[in-house]
Amino acid sequence: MAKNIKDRSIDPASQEMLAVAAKAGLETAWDRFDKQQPQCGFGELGLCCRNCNMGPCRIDPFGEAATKGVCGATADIIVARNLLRAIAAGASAHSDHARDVAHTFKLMSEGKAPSYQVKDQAKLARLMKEYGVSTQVDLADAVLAEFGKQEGPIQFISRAPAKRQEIWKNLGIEPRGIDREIVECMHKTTMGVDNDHVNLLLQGLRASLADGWGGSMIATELQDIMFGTPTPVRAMANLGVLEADKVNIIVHGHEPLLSEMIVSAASDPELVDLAKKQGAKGINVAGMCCTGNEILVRHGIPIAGNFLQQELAVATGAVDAMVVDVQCVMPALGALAGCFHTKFISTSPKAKFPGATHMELKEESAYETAKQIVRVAVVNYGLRDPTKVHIPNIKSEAIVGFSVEAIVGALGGTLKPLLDTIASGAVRGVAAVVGCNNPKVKQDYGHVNLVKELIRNNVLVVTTGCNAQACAKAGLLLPEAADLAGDGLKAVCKALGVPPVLHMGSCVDISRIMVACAAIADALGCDISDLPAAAAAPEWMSEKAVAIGAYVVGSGVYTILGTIPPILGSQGVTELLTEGIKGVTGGAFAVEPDPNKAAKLMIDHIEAQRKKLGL
Ligand code: NFS
Ligand code: SF4
Repeated sequence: MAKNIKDRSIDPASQEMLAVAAKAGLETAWDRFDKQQPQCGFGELGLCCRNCNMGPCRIDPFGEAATKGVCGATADIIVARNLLRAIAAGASAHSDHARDVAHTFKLMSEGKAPSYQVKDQAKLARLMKEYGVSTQVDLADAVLAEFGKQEGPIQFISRAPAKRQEIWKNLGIEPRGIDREIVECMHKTTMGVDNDHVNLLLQGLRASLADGWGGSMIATELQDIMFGTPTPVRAMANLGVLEADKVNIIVHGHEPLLSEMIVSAASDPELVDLAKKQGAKGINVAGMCCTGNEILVRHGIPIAGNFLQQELAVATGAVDAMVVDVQCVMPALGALAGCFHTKFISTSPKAKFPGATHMELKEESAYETAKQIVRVAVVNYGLRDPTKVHIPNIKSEAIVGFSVEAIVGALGGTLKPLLDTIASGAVRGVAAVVGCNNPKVKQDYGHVNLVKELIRNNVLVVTTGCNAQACAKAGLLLPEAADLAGDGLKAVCKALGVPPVLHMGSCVDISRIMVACAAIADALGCDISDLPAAAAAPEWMSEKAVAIGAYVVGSGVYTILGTIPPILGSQGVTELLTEGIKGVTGGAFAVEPDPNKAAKLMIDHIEAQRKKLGL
């Protein structure tokens, strides 16, 4: 019996499934996390280096044994290099996702990817204008060229306020081509190249800006063009969205190129008929992690859960196929799926897994492959063992799909009403709460408590990623949740009929938050760093979150991390990121695991910003 299920998650569906898994002897990330204790102290502090084979080297944090690596690298150098590599990896993930989207967009524009169509003509026209091109194929080429651009900044940098662009220019960190910045991170961190922690961190900002204002923004924009710009839609969230009498397919990973196709294929009459012949009432598609967010915010497809629930979903015994592409997919899923009838299907040439069946999705024939995958799931339904099925009867309703366009729409066509409520003080400011789950934190505890405390203090919350799913499960994405908000925010939400927490999409959609920040700053005639705004990632785990944190701080936003980043072994890096950087980008990091204390830090920052703006 697993110990202390209530210490592992605040989500009742997770708690129920953790008990089921323990009883069945199934191992989860929480069990493996326990087996990893104590985790390596050098690693936790960022003090180990394996960048060359004179090492591995590690620095004694107490300064008694080795204070330098074999090459002479100090704690500052090693920590900064490790951090830069994490940023490069995170930026590469978002940006390689964007590349795939851009590539598919190009094939579609050439008539070679018939499964995909333009869904948002207006956004396409706006983007063509922004890039100064007159055809769709030219736009595809221009966007693809952003990845390998050798000189001069990428296009979307010009969406930032003029003052912000000036800061980046003066620091020499305007991002050039996305691939170039990531390669430069790898070059600089190889043995014997950049050994100045400040210079290393500046490159970290530059590469992360290539992600936030490049790769991630490209992914968001092209996905909106191909799959539609989100508008508010009602949907259900949590493991209870799985249905005992239907074929259940979970799409997990990140690129909607796959999940969109699975969603369409699942309503193909031929496959629905086949499901009925198998004795099922129909085909139920549910999302997980960020690809779940993509189809949630665009179509209201239910979400089965966030990152730490991927294994629990399989443990319900009711998943006929777990279909994945890239990122945040635990390699443990293969062995776990093997304990059930569940088919674990990988689809990306970039990501194969032990125990998975590989059915590769190619742009040219995506819909056909999606149909084959759905067919496998439907046939597999017949092999489901009803005695092993346990679906928690727990799900919550949510309103999702607040793209910047949708927010402006809800406000009557301009941001002015929002600015007025901020100016009047009814709404104190805006907080972005985002990021992963991590077994270091009781699942969703950091997310839900931080968000509740913020709205109680009249801070409007915007959310993406696994935080958005935590909020959905906790019922915070409903207009009724305004009852938990302070009087000012509550009145605004009631007047507009919107929730106090706005779900803006997946992690690449943090680019939407950047666009919103830029628009608000422009309207107020100030920089992003002047806004009454703050950000937090209470349960982050992924290198992608490191890249996001870097570009958000690089864009001027004060950002709280709820799990401790592996930098504390270096005084130089820690001081720079928490203090020194304030005078450089106007943003800074703070580390605060306690959600109530984190909320206080964010609120204090917002109030100080208001004072400076004379609000
Ligand atoms: Ni973001 Fe998505 Fe979740 Fe973290 Fe993973 S799903 S891209 S990285 S775990 S929020
Ligand atoms: Fe050790 Fe320096 Fe090699 Fe790193 S680069 S492993 S610190 S010798």
